[in-house]
Amino acid sequence: MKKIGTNRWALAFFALLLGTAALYSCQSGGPSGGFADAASAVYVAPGEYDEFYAFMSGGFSGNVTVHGLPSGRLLKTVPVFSQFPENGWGYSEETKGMLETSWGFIPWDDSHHPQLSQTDGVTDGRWLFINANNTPRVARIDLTTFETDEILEIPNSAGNHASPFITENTEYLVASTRFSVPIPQRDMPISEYKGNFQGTISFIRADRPGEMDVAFQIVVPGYNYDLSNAGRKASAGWAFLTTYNTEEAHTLLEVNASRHDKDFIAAVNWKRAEGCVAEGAGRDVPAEYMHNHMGPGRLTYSEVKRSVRMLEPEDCPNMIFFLPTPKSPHGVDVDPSGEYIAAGGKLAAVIPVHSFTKMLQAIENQDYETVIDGIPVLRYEAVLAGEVTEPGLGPLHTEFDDQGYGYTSMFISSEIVKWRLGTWEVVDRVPAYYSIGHLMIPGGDSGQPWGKYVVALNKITKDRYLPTGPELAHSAQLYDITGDRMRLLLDFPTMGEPHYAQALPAHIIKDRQVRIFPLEQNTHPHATLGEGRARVERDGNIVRVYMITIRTHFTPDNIEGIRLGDTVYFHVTNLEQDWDVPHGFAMMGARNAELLIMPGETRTLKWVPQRVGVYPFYCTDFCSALHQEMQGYVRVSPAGSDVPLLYYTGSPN
Ligand code: RUQ
Ligand code: CUA
Repeated sequence: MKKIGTNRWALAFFALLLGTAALYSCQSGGPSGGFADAASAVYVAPGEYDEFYAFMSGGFSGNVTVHGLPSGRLLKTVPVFSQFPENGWGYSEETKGMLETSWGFIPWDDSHHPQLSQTDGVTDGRWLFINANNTPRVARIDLTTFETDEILEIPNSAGNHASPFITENTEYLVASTRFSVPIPQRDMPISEYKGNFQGTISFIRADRPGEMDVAFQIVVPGYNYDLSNAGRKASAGWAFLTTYNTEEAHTLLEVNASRHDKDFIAAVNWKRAEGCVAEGAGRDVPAEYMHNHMGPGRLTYSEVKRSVRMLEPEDCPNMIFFLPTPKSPHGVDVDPSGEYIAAGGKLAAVIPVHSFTKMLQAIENQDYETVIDGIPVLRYEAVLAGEVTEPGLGPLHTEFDDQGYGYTSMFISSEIVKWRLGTWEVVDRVPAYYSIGHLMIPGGDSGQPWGKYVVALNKITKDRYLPTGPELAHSAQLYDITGDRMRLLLDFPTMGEPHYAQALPAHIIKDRQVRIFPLEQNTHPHATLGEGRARVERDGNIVRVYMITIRTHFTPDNIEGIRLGDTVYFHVTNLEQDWDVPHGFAMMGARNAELLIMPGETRTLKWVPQRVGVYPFYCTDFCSALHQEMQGYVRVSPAGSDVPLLYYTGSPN
């Protein structure tokens, strides 16, 4: 009881500090000298391009937004786990399947951590990956189209938060469960959590588009697994994950999961795990999970997977170790050399940094404090490289520049703290408005940071923008890090909650963009590859409209002979072969979103007519001078009517 009391006081104290820090920030915020040249530092003249693409997680919007840096301008929303009526993602027949899971169709998720693909530890601009936290999944976005083209569900996970962190050649996405659960799932009392609930760390094959799969899962104790980072260079072949709730509490975690002075960083030798699996270690366990990908014809192909390879620590000795780390750590970040592993202890007074070299030595010497469920716990002092002392309050995440500095976000004291690798001294600090969560330096979690800027991804907005009712725009801030002192340049709003972000120099991807889909490669089974082939076909109650669109008409435009009780599929092919000429398609009364059809693409809207009458459809994207002329009608007759099927293809047929 006494212990609980102490912890409650500690929490109250931190809450008070948070309030104080916020107050302090308010007073010191606002425009001051030096902002005039800040304006020119972020100014991108009309017609000019930004230097970096930044990819922000959309948080509870389930999507990704793309911004230019340094301007902060919003360039695009890439729908991933959430339906997106703006372009019909998850509404069109071709894309609905991308949101299928073993639970059925799920139109939403909560996305936290975008990750760019890497080659030799350098961001290479092929793909962006991101996690779904709520119904565990990971997605691949193709950076030639800025479209999601693959989603894999993760079995035996619950709260896919420590995800998806990439290994230095994109071999794997490392994904771990935030919530431990009964594995396999079963009916049992929650009070029996301790010792019965378990976690998993998944290694997801990521380097072959269309073939994402869980290569293996490691079963770990029933802690919460929070963040992850893969090793690089010196530590290539390893992955690091933070844990909290090593108390294995199942209720009142704010108190009960804050008792231990130290929790752990789990260090996984995935090269070794891979070797063990290749030699047949572990067992294939039944599990149902879905794999969806955009394949030929730009259709979703879905497959239900039925088993997963699971490894217990005993199946593969020396595969996993625990590094004691104060206190309820959140982020874990490996520096560009791969030698240093920095943790962010939410409730810790220091930033502990572990040494990979010392860790290997401690393993070699079997310098263990204890062993938990087959996992050796190394001695803290034996693995510690150093501690950044008095960094501020509530360290969460660290990014690195190319000059040997770490930059850590301090949630409670609401600031970014810059410190030197090796000497651990704090060299600069700057306030963030307010309560910074993640931060991001382009390439700052890779073997090659591009530097130049750090972006603060803030949790609380308060007074930074014109107020917009109870919910305010989420807030990112851009700082210049080229000098000795960090310098705030710009506030810019983001969509949903921008947990984490990634950025890369624009030149890596800007000239690789797909501009059209060549019609001769359109293998969609319901494509209409020429205006003369436009038609309407009835098969019982199913009516298929093989429609084309091109500036500035639809063919067919007028359709008669549709009856109540029919299901109509509008298969619309955009015959344009010019960049930036999508056409839209919207049908009055359709309980669906519009379609936005890219040049050369076929997309399908399903419509079940509900009322007798004559109803229009039209193009929603102002595509040309005669855009407003892009329309047509559908006549809906009563069920059983004998109005013949009739459609107009230029001259009435
Ligand atoms: S989290 S504020 Cu969802 Cu990445 Cu750290
Ligand atoms: Cu096509 Cu407007």
